[in-house]
Amino acid sequence: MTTDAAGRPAAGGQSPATSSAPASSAGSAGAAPAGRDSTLITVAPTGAETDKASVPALPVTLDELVATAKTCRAAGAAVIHVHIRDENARPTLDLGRLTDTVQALREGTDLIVQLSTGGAVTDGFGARLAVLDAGPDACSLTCGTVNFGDEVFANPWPFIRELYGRAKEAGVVPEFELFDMGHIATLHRLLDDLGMPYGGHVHCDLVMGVPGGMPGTAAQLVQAAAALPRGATWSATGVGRTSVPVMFAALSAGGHLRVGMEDTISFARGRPVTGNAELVQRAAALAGLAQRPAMTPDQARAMLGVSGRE
Ligand code: KMH
Ligand code: ZN
Repeated sequence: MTTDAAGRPAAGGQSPATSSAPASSAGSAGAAPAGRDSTLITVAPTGAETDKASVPALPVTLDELVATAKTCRAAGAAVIHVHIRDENARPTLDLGRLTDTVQALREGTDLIVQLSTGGAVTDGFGARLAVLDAGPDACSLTCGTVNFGDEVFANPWPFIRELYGRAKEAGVVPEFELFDMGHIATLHRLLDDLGMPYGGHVHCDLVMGVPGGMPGTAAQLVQAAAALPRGATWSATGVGRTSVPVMFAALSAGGHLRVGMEDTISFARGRPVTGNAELVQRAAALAGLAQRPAMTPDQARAMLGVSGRE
């Protein structure tokens, strides 16, 4: 691994991590990343863990998902991170359903469609790789195994490498999901080994507050952001009760935001979320207060290196 003048690791042995952005220090203090005057808001509306029976507002059908996508777009989202469910509202990676979902979201919105390759903890590696065949704009790519509550979310190195290579071949822009500091080391290793991703830009999501991963604190966020490859942009996600503090920390450190019912089903203590749009609205309001208003999907495409729609 190469390092910059300050001893910080650089992506892929080159400087900077993006081919288009100017050289900058790592993603925290002093960085001048793309999108510093506006905020990328990603909505993660469904996830694989929450049970529809206990949370009726969770979007699980295709119609519910498209309706949610439209209201979240109107509220300020630019990217949708998608997990889908089957006819019994159970998580699935069925390729036909995924393909239909990508198409329906494209017809109904101009959001960047990012499919989850994480799926549920029970999903096999083959099915997770095959997600790319549904033709999304972007995909999640988790950079390491992590304890996930009582379960294990498995992401061994050979799988990470394979997924990264296939995403590059397929023209799908990865978002690097980082649940722990060791995942950041693996991201550097990946870029060193295989070079820059499709789109020429590195964008990460710090997933914080998962039991087993890094805590959702401001101090942890600053440490993680500082360790990212130079030129990378990053969002942060605070799971559960860390959602709001992580949003404040991310905005003040120059980061972007991911919110949604995948990560939080309480809007405030004792007050369940009524729908994803109110989480996006709150994120957009905070971004506005931080004088970095929500960016549009086209602005997000330019920042992330996602191709435009024909
Ligand atoms: N559902 C988690 C086990 C991703 O979407 O890439 C994994 C997850 C990460 O949600
Ligand atoms: Zn996910």
